[in-house]
Amino acid sequence: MADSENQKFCLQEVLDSFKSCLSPEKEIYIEHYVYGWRGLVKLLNSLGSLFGFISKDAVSKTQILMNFLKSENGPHYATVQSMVKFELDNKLVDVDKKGIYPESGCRTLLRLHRALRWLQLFLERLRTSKEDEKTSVMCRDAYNESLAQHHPWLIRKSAGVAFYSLPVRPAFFEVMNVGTHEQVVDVLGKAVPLLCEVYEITEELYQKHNLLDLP
Ligand code: 1PX
Repeated sequence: MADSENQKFCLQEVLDSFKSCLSPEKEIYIEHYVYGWRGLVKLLNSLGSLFGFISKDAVSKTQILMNFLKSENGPHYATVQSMVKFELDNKLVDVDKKGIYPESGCRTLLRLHRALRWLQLFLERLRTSKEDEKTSVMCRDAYNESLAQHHPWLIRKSAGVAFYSLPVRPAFFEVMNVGTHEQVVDVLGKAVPLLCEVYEITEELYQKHNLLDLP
């Protein structure tokens, strides 16, 4: 695992990465999108072994995208928009069922895109929660409203078990590493609309090209 994934999590850093991933023309730079996820993986890695299978999947998906970026076709993977155009123009995406491109950039990014919706919902709950509210419930509700519908039973069960082991809200706020609880709420207030914007841009693009159900 890369060194950066073993370092301490900082919510502000994640926010900065997702901020940097938006170009003035509202294109999404894949490199910064991946850095955002890698920042989040640092937090997952600090939560204990029950989250290991989630972290492994997130790392694997970010690695697939980084490999495309570093390949000879790298320039085509600079933004989500250029990746979609390149892979569709060159028929590099399995559109209806898994075939010869089970790890296309489009389907890999779609998995992270769906997870971004979960993150948005979870952070909004966290931001508006009261001191004694349970992070496990906030996480579970956000998951059930988003990612769960794309996961088979076994993954849903394993995720549910992991959620029970989440730290309580005050401890979770400490892990964010951005100062007082008021400061955490303040950073969350900036993070949620930003994640929402990145999510909406991707959703619209994928919808336009009929890519929202890639196998
Ligand atoms: C400031 C607080 C931030 C909390 C950060 C937590 C970062 C979480 C990163 C989660 C990334 C999950 C990516 C999942 C992508 C996915 O849906 N993959 C599935 C489908 O992929 P496939 O290639 O088979 O089509 C894959 O089967 C999933 C496997 C792992 C289980 C994913 C469960 C996700 C649960 C939501 C994350 C909960 C983390 C809670 C921490 C607070």
